[in-house]
Amino acid sequence: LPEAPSARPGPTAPALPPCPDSPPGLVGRLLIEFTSPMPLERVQRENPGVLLGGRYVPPDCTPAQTVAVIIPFRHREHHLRYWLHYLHPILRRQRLRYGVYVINQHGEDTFNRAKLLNVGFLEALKEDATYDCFIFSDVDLVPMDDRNLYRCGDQPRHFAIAMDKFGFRLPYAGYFGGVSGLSKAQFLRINGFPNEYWGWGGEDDDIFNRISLTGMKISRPDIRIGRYRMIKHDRDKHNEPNPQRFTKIQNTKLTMKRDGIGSVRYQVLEVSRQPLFTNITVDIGRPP
Ligand code: UDH
Repeated sequence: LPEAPSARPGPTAPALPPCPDSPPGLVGRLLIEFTSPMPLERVQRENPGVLLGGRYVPPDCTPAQTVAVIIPFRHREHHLRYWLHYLHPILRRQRLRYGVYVINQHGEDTFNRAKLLNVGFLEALKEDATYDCFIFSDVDLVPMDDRNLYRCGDQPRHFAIAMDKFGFRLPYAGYFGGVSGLSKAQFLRINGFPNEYWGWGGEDDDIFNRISLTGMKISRPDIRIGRYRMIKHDRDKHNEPNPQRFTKIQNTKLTMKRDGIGSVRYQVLEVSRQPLFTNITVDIGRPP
């Protein structure tokens, strides 16, 4: 008589091989457009493999990193639906283990992108202490090529180097805006991002300064691969250009030690796990 299956220890799942450096299923250049409406139900239907809270684990290999994608957010639901529609399939093809965090600024005080990104770093780690790579992405930027791999390397990475709105070129050599990525160690080495840039502009240049001042160098993809489409929009309310930005970026060396991830103060009002992302609504205060 065959031995009863329960008599033996259960079969252990075979360990999956490491994910390849160049994922095999990439398609290259993508057609990106923002004309047809994008209902959230459709995006959910298209992404059955994505787990609650916007988490994903490749079924066939073990990734080297765990990636938290952090999106600064307020009143851009329409952009978020396009972002989720395009990015989930791309990140899946890239064989990433990842989670998507939308950091939603509560209230109508002046917007503060970099402070929201600091909150995202801390809150993602509270959820999953194994995150070791952080991709910071504006909600209105979609890559036009899936070979632009959303992972971290031995230097901070700038992904959005060729946006349509800048004629598919870097607007200036030290530009670090739009979509960037730092490992946990790189992020901590620069004391995270500044909390004191209220309103539009300058915070990305401050981050660039922090990276240079700590002796790191920006890594970028090939200009033909780092192409992006931006969803066209008017300037948001309560995110006017910050007139202090020009003087502030002169002083990064003095401010970066006291202003950063070590000094960020905020209050989480709600964490809600949606089918395609985790929403974290946060009170980050207002400019002094
Ligand atoms: N963001 C929001 N809500 C806001 C402001 C900003 O979600 O109210 C986030 C969002 O992720 C956005 C990012 O912050 O992608 C950067 O803000 P932005 O898109 O306003 O910055 P950008 O430089 O545009 O892309 C500036 C205004 C351009 C007006 C052009 C009019 N033709």
